[in-house]
Amino acid sequence: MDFRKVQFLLSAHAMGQLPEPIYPDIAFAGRSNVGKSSLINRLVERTNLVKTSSRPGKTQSLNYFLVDNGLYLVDLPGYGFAQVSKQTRKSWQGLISRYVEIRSTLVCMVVIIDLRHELKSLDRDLIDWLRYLHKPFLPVYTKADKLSRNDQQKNAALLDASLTLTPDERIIFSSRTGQGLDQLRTRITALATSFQGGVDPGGFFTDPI
Ligand SMILES: Nc1nc2c(ncn2[C@@H]2O[C@H](COP(=O)(O)OP(=O)(O)O)[C@@H](O)[C@H]2O)c(=O)[nH]1
Ligand SMILES: [Mg+2]
Repeated sequence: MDFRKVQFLLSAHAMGQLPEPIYPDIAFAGRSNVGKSSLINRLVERTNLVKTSSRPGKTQSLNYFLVDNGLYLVDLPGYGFAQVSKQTRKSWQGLISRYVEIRSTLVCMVVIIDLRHELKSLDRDLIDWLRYLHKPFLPVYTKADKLSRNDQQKNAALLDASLTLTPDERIIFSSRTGQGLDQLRTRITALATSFQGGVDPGGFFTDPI
């Protein structure tokens, strides 16, 4: 899968605006300012495909990107920004929960977490909820470059313990250095490939006429 073959598709503000579910969705979620846009940009090797912002909590839509005619990357609005109104928080929850519950082609939610800090309750809530729904998710611990290799391991072990994860279930990442990038691409490519394997492209034509 060539992640550099990427194009912006659309911004959806309601479920009715989502693109046809012909490719798998990989969605990206995380607290505002955690480094979600930077991670997506790094993944597709663009500097500003997704705008990195000093004004967190701004995006309130699902932003779809098409990768290599085989995969949708879905940039979800960031959560947990203290200054947004209750109403905005509610609409985040409404749109995201409908999306996660209804979108059958969502093959994985990448949950981006800051490796430097203890687990925040909103991150825990999100992961508990994904587990409850049996939705596959991939935690990515980012901003690893801000820590020594030792502290990376130490903090990752603490987050693993908080989330009851084993090291192979998550990725330590840095948008700045590219640490963990190959791992992330490999995981996403595998998910996209298994989705294609699950669809029978010749299904309509297998019966001889
Ligand atoms: N050192 C470091 N800074 C990062 C990393 N990822 C993001 N940042 C910085 O964190 C801030 C927020 O990043 P952004 O991608 O806009 O976060 P978003 O709100 O989650 O989309 C920006 O100043 C980024 O430059 C990283 O891996 N390492
Ligand atoms: Mg962003």
